[in-house]
Amino acid sequence: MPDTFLPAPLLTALQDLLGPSGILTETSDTQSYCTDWRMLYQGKCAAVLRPATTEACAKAVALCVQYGVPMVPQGGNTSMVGGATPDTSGKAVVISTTRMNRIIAIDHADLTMTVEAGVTLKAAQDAALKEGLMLPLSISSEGSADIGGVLATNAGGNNTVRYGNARELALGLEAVLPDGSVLNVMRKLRKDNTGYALRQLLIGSEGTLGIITTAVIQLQPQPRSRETALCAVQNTQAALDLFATFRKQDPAAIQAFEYMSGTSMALVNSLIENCALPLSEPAPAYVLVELASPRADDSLRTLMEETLGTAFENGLVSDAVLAESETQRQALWMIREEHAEAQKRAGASVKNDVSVPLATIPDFIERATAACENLIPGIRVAPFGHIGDGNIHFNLVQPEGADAAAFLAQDHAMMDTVAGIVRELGGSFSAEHGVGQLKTYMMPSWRGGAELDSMRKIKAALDPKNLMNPGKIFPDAE
Ligand code: FAD
Ligand code: 2HG
Ligand code: ZN
Repeated sequence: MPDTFLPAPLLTALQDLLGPSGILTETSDTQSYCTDWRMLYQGKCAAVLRPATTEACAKAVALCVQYGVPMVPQGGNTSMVGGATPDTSGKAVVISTTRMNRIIAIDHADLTMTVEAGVTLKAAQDAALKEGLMLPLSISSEGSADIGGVLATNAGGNNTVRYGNARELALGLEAVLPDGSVLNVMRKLRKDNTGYALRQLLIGSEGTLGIITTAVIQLQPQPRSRETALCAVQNTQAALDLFATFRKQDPAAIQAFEYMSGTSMALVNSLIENCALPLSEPAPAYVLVELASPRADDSLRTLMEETLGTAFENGLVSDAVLAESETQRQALWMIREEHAEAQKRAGASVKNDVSVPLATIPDFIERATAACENLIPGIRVAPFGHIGDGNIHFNLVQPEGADAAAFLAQDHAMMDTVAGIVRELGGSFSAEHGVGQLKTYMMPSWRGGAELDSMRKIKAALDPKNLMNPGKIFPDAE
């Protein structure tokens, strides 16, 4: 009998239900499910359950409820906020969706994909591409992040500026609720005003209201032309002015508009293989802009060249490189997508995934930089992000050679310093990564009163025993 907190009859019932590959109890097998991508949290679990069907998932949840066992839903385990990591008590089970990994259907008339939660975002994108379609959600973790995780966190990413967050893309959903019942709202309708949109409640709930098992996702026709450019700009205001210039020309053509500070870019150039700066010299900041069009002619190239030409004349852009092939396009994107990895390699970092109104971004970056440099001399302020959405990853990397633990011990001081400025500007302390366990302490002061109260009432109504992902979103002491 393995050494686990699970009562013997529950363990036997789960083994019978899930089969030998559906339940892991040895620490050597469960360890990787109990730590997060950032290595900020090291939890423990009684077992990892790996149901292969919704029915098995529902039965496993019902059994856990019967025995009062907490459950932590997990997809690709790429959470930036410790959302999928169990606590250190070892009493919870992780419920991993990775074996629910079928693409069920692609519908060309409705432009939808019906897909199980454990399919990686990349596999779903590739399946759409094979059919000449596009799943318009793109995040750097897409090779590991799953459809279920992407919906549970309402992921944003690089194409939000054009197509919205995960929330805007999900038409239907199936989920196992915290009592083991199955919520089936798997409709593929663009119009359906029949009471509460329950799928939207599950989306962004970070595993606290149930386990998403299947979804209907909207697709788009695959663009027939694309233009991608990396531009050097003098400052954040120039980046924003460049965005406004492109938007004035053709807002529908902007597929992505990403900002990278000089500090953050330098980390990528120096720490990641094959990511040298493809411009003649370093700049204070950079923009990666991608345009896309359903037309196959050269009108998009004209749009890109003319807009950049004007931007050069106005002094907004000092240098730029245009991708001349798909290989070059991917090389430019790699530079952007490796920002998180480069910062991980640079040492400990504190992430502030914030959003502010667009016009305030330059003021925000200037003030927050000064405040953080004042707080911790030598700190490397390395912001980047989805500037077209007002979403800046205002990340703070430890001073070179500093002690990582000592730096991280000041994480709340850094987060609160940044958040204070974000609050004054009318922004949010978490734009796309969620609350997880990292930011629960901020909820009462940011989302207090009727807002947090209502969230708590919804949670209590669906999960009265607080067994579904406890310790996430809501602060423990509440
Ligand atoms: P997990 O990490 O496994 O879980 C995340 C949360 O969702 C947890 O609370 C978990 O309990 C819950 N959950 C997981 N699966 C389910 C399910 N089936 N049902 C219910 N709850 C579930 N995020 C962005 O928004 N935009 C980005 O650009 C972006 N880039 C990233 C780049 C890197 C390198 C990394 C490491 C992360 C990035 N993220 C980004 C954060 C992360 O990848 C996303 O939040 C992603 O959506 C999480 O998916 P996952 O499958 O890994 O979920
Ligand atoms: C991205 O945009 C991700 O690359 C990761 O959201 C952000 O590392 C981060 O803080
Ligand atoms: Zn991001």
